[in-house]
Formats: sequence, C-alpha cells, structure tokens
Amino acid sequence: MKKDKLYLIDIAAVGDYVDYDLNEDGTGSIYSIEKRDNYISRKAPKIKGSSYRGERLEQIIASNIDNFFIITSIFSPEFNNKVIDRFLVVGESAKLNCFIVINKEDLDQENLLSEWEELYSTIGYKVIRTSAKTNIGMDKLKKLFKEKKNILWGQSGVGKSSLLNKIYPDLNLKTKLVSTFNEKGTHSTVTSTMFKVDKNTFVIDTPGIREIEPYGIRKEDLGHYFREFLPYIKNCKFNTCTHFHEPECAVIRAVEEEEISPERYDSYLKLLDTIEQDIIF
Ligand SMILES: Nc1nc2c(ncn2[C@@H]2O[C@H](COP(=O)(O)OP(=O)(O)OP(=O)(O)O)[C@@H](O)[C@H]2O)c(=O)[nH]1
Ligand SMILES: [Mg+2]
Ligand SMILES: [Zn+2]
Repeated sequence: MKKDKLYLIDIAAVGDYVDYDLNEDGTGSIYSIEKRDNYISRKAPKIKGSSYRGERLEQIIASNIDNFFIITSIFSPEFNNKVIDRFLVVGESAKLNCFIVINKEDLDQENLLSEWEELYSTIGYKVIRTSAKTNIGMDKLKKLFKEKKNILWGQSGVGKSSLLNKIYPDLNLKTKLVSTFNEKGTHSTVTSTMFKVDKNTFVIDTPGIREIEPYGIRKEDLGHYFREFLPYIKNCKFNTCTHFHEPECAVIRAVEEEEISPERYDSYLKLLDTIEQDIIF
C-alpha cells in the first residue's frame, strides 16, 4: 500500500473533498482536504520546480475514483503496450478498477490488435474497442461509466475528449484536429476537470501526457502490480524477490514455461530498471 507522501507538486487534486470559503468575487480559500479513499499519481515531469533536493515530486492526477479508463489508440499515437503496462501499474497500486480502451478502432483495418486484446483479457482486464468516429463501443463505455466516478487518462491525442464528447455532446470539450495534431504533443486538454453527467455519474477528462512514470513504488513491490504474477510470487524463494536475478524465482520460471507473457515480463523489467531504491516516504 502506498503512503501519503511528504512532497507533492500540488496540494489539492480533482476529486478531493475540501472545506473552503468563497468570496463574492469568485476567489476563495481551501482550508482542509479530506483523507482520500484512493488517488492516482505519477512522478512529476522533469520541469523546473518539480523536484525537491533532487527527488522527483509526486503529481496527483485525481482522487476518490471508482473506475480508471486507460485510453490508448491504434494509430496517431501508435499503440504501445509498454505504455499500457505503466498505466496499469499506476492503477493497480492505487487498487482501482482498471479498464483498457483501444480507441480509433476505425483505423484498425487489419485487426492488428487482436493479440493484445486477447493478452489483456486473459490476464483479467476488460478491453473495450472504441471509435469516436464511427461510434463503436460508445454504449459499452456509457454503461460502464454509470453511477461511478470515472477517470480517462492516457497519452495526448488518443481521443479522451473526443470519446466524452460523443457520449455527452453537451460537454463540448476542446479537441484537436488530426491535421493539426502534433505527435510530439501540444495538448488540447490542459487541466483535469470533473463533470457531473448524470445524477450519480462523473467523468474526469485529463490532459494527455507524454510519459508515465509511477511514483513511490518499491522494487520488491512492483511484481504485485502485474496481476498475473500474483499466483507465482508466493512461491519465490525470497520474499523480497524482484524476479530479476534471484535464484529459484517462480515468476522467471513461469515466463520460461510460457505461463507469463514475455512482453509483460519485459515491461516489468524495464520498469524495474527505472525505480530508484531510496524513495523517501
Ligand atoms: N480516426 C479517429 N480519430 C479520432 C478518434 N477519436 C479521436 N480522434 C481524433 O484524434 C485527435 C485527438 O483527439 P482528442 O480528443 O483531442 O485527444 P485527447 O486524448 O483528448 O488529447 P489531449 O487532450 O491532448 O490529451 C482529434 O483529431 C480527434 O478527431 C477515433 O475514434 N478515430
Ligand atoms: Mg483532451
Ligand atoms: Zn521471484
């Protein structure tokens, strides 16, 4: 379980319950923030003011969420399983209900993604193919959103705002034309906003990001956020096993016996490599 951290880039986040006073001119002050049931975060991007004594700060994206929709696309930007696996680690470590949305389905003429779809479904994730252009999957998404607090997060340009506009046209969110969309990423959504779209249904549109680095995860815990590793982890010889070089590692054995996908294990190793061991809690 992750702990509340000392060093945050922002004090409050979308989804927080706060005590506040509002002035007549619309400005106000927040006095306190209620304890969060859960939250998702990442390491703040490497910009001025995003670190403290060399330590990257935590950026909280949203709190008190029911459903985490990881939005990806087939092209523009191109599908990348490594990115999904990183978002899944963020979602799993926050103990959220994670869904994988593969958008721009209209561009998948050759059904390129069926193997990925199968892999993630086998692991136990619900994968929803959508197209904000042809309306595929819109009903499914709308049903899943119902009576929940939902966050849509993913890389820039995958179509988060477009999907919300299709389902809830009144939102009228800003999106970017394909012709002007720059893969290096000028973002069309610039702040995270929560919308009440129904009596008990909320959706949070977020600015897309270029990179996702989970915050505050220890090397020996990372394997727990790869759901399909869980049945094997308890059989590793060492309970601090990082499933990398240790002898008698049940996860490595499961990869060798093709019970764990080599792509997922590769994602695991790459993430393991990015984790600094001396995290301040
Ligand atoms: N072909 C196709 N294009 C889509 C689809 N969904 C969105 N797009 C296009 O993708 C581009 C980016 O869409 P946005 O909705 O702005 O993407 P976003 O994820 O909200 O981007 P940021 O706000 O920057 O994070 C726009 O040109 C959309 O028209 C889709 O299903 N199919
Ligand atoms: Mg957007
Ligand atoms: Zn192991």
